[in-house]
Amino acid sequence: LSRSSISQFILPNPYMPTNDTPSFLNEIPEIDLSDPHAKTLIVKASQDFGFFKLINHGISLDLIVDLEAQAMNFFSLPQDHKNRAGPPDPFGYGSKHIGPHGDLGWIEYLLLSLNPEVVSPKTLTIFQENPENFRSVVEEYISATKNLSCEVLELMAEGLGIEEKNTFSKLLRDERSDCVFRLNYYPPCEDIDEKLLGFGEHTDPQMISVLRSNNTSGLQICLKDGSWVSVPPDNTSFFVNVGDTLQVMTNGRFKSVRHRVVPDTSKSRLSMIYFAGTAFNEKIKPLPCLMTNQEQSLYKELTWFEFKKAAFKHRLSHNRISLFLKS
Ligand code: GA4
Repeated sequence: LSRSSISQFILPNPYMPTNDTPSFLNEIPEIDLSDPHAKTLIVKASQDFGFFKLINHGISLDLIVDLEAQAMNFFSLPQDHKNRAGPPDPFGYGSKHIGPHGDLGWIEYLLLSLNPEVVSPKTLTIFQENPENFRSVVEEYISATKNLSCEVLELMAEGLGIEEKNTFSKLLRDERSDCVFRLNYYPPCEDIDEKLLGFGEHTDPQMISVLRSNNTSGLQICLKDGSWVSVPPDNTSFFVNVGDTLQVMTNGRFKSVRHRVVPDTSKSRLSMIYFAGTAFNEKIKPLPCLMTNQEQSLYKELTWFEFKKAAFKHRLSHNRISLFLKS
């Protein structure tokens, strides 16, 4: 991606063109998982952007294409059929409403809890009422993205010089890890006056999120200087977001990236996201092995359960990291 080609993706505001010259933009880091330097590059990208693209990820394109077809099939079902798996509890089928505080988006979604300790009757409905192979493709895809997430988390630990490379990945491997899977369908939005984002700006609360989308653009990330840039879509790659949990565990070295989705005027966008979280009882705090001599912890300690509960009390755009700040 050259600098000139990326200028078309710089959007200070999704709907309001301004005369401001956009600030200098670096390319979105691309990490080749077969590159021996991947761990160093992942750490740099997590510090500079909290975001990177993964290529040579090893996940079969057939599996990805299968899931996309199954998902498109679900979203094209009659509304009353889809409604049987909703409204979200917060899991299940949702449309326009995101979270419990009135956030709206130009979106339909399926949200699945992967935590065995969380009971969600709506999640069961999704699979009971739809073809058996929907479930098997979703399960296979989730298991592949969980392995990929562990690989990324191990490279992060190695790149940070942490002796035990499974420091982060073991939290995800924990059988009670609280993970979420989300299928998002963004219908085209012809009426730009709608001024409704597909998904409003937010950071992800978990450790990392692994996203794949079809070839429709829409995802934007916020750079450190506050400017927004569009991420050129690539349906064969994955994109990784650093979440709030990893920002805290690295005492602020890694940045949880603010991101949002703008609907396309003519094409629908489909994305699938695996959110890698820890178990509820896990204490989220900076890793002692990362702290240099004089370094103070920037954050107070909360369990993932406490943080998640507090996070759900606020709107989507809330700066959730502030919940961790020492008073
Ligand atoms: C953002 C990341 C994930 O999509 C999600 C979202 C969740 C939801 O859709 O129910 C939340 C949001 C997300 C954080 C704050 C709360 C909860 C919507 C919302 C307003 C599934 C998650 O884990 O946190």
